[in-house]
Order: sequence, then structure tokens, then C-alpha cells
Amino acid sequence: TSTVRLFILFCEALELRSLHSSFYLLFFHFYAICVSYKAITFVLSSSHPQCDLANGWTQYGSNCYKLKADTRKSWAAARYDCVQDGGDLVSIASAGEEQYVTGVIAQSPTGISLWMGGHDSITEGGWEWTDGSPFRYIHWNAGNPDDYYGEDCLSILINKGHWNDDNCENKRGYICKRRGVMYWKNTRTPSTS
Ligand SMILES: [Ca+2]
Ligand SMILES: [Ca+2]
Repeated sequence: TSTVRLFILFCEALELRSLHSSFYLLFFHFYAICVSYKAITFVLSSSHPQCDLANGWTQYGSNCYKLKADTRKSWAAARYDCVQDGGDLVSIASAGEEQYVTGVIAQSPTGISLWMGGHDSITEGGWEWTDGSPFRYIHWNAGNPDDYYGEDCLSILINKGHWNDDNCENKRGYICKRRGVMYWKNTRTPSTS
């Protein structure tokens, strides 16, 4: 699989530089191979479930998601449970992924909000995802993050899908996410830098 990863990294680098026409012409044949690979794996990943559907996981792109709305835990305990389940608390990298997650949490019968994997407990205001995803896409609720009495953990409001920085000790339901087979990063978001 490390060969596949190298190939994907190469294709991503190619994709980033494809706007320069001379570069594009030079690597045209490689580029064609990359595009074909991307198309084939996209079809494969959407038609072949890689998630443990029988145990409550659902699939979006090549990631698996599991709503745990019945058991309420502190943010740290919720994260521990997701890690034990082979994943982490959910991260959201794009509007499309958020739309999917909003659909998943619509099944939550009660509660105000659910834990996600974001936190700014290391550097105040320096938000990051526990699974290492870049914290680029954001959807804060109005007036947040407000660090109200030192709120450092991220929750998503069930009724609106907006985000709130929340008291990490609150007991909430949560959403876990684990990666399926890595075919391609299909959640590319524009860089803000
Ligand atoms: Ca904070
Ligand atoms: Ca807040």
C-alpha cells in the first residue's frame, strides 16, 4: 500500500501543478493515468461499502461514520470510545461532508448538541481536529467560538448543524469517524493560506 500512497501523492502534486501548461504537457501521459485511477477508485469506493454496516457504521466517500447519541460522555471519554472503536471523534473537512453528517445526526432523538473531534485545548483559539485533518472548513454558530468560561471542545448543534465551542466536561452524545481504504482525498478544500 505504500506504493499506492506514493502514487497518490505523485498524482496530487501533478494535480496542483497542472495549471502550468508546460508542466502539464511534459507529464500529460502520467496525468491521464492519474485521472483514470481517480475515476475508477471513486466508482469503486462508492459502490463497494468498506464500512461495518452491520454494526451501525455508515459510509460517505471513503470514510465511515457512527452516531452514538444514546450514551452521553465528556468530550475526552467520547473520544476514547471512538478510538477504541478504531476511529476518532468526527472531523468535517468540507460542506459536502457536513451535509452528510447533518443527515446522520438528524437521527438523534434528543439533546442539544453532539461532540466532534475539534478542540483548542493546546493553544487558545488554535483549533485542530484530533484525527489530524487540517482545520480549514468551519461553520461556527453566531457569536462563537466565545471561549465562554474556557470552552475548548467542539460540538455541533443538532437542530441547525452549526458549531459551538463547548465545555469539555458536558455529557453529550457524539459521532465517530474512521477512514476506509484510502483511494484518494476526495474532500479537498481551498487553502486559506
Ligand atoms: Ca477555547
Ligand atoms: Ca461557545
